[in-house]
Amino acid sequence: GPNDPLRVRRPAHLVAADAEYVRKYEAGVRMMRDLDASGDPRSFKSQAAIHEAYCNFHYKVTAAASRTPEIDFDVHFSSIFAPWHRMYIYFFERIIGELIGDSTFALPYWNWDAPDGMMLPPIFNNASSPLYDANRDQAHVTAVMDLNKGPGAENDLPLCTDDACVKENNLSVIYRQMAVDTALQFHGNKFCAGGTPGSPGSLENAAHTAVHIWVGETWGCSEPPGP
Ligand SMILES: [Cu+2]
Repeated sequence: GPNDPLRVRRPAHLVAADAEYVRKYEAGVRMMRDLDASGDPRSFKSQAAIHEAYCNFHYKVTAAASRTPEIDFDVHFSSIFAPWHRMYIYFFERIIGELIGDSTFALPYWNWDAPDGMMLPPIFNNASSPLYDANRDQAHVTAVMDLNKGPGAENDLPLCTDDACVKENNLSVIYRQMAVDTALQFHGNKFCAGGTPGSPGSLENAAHTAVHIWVGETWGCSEPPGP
């Protein structure tokens, strides 16, 4: 409710030092995984299915009045990206808070824009934790990440042979995605029924998509888009 304390999200590589917090986070995710996968909308599977529903071109939209051709409805590749994912994470966080009985619970965030956060946060690489996923690229789970792997990869950054250089390049990628000239360039184009599909903004297209690729997904969903 409006009188509850503010939930404060902290960098995931720093919460590792807070054993009580990690215990609560793991307990909440374990409870989500243990809920009835198809019968309880709060279950980890159900929540994953919500993202899938709006990610792999399951829905089409058309402007009925003008009978324009159908286009895929997707919460990526347009300015819908930021508000939709913000909503999605908000409810994911609320579900955990409810399950563990702590209305102040806040998810951690991956602080990949700071040099110390430029690898998979170690709390996600503990095989006995519910935060673990064996499908992640095992060559990357303890390595400094390369944020210049997204569709908008920059081709003028130095080729690196050491981690310090990779981190410098990552800071350049982050700077360029943040320091764009217009809101459209940052958030992406508007998505309109009857129009052409939107195009992604720098927020989505640079470091964010690079992280998906780094962790082991070519796309942000379980499947690449169909033909
Ligand atoms: Cu997504």
